[in-house]
Amino acid sequence: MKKLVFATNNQHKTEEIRAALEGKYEILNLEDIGCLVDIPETADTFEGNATLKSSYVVAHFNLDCFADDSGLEIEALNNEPGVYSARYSGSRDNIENIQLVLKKLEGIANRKARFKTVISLMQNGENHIFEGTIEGTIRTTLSGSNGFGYDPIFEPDGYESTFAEMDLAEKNKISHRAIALRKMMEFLKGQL
Ligand code: ITT
Repeated sequence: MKKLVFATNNQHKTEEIRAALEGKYEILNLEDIGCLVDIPETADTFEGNATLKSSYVVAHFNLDCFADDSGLEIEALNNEPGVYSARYSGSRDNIENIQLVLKKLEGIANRKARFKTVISLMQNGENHIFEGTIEGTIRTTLSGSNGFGYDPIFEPDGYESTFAEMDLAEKNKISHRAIALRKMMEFLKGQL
């Protein structure tokens, strides 16, 4: 099976992508290739950060690699937390980040939000970009224990459950990452 590096330290994301690409690609994450540094994500766009990560692996390990940068954009908060989603409250603690979002949205009627993913696939020195978004709303309380990050407060449009109430397979079919990933898969299949 073809090897492809997924430049992430996030085990949840690795499992999601492995499930989606099962039988097609062997997915190695940063730990699997022995890349122990915290690759700087200093850009102010998802595309910039995804490209920083994928290029780092190509430069240091010479393997085909893709990286994603994702986050939550909340309309009433000028698209915050955006690229700062992982550390919005100053820590990586999911619950603290969620509490901050809920506090900032207190008394605000517009609960519209979207998850966005941008993937950078570095292949033979070329950068290919794929995007995925899913629209939804921010609940006023947490619900469900599956998934990670802001899943307990995000309800995708057309559903009555949060991402954290869905099982992984269901989330995987509709998520921002799944949409971006499907676009990358189409591209990769076109090369076979
Ligand atoms: P890597 O940079 O190592 O890949 P990360 O946790 O920083 O891991 P992202 O940059 O993709 O992952 O996402 C940034 C944050 O956005 C993430 O920590 C979550 O708080 C949030 N997020 C992204 N995708 C999410 C999802 O599917 N469900 C809930 N929250 C998500």
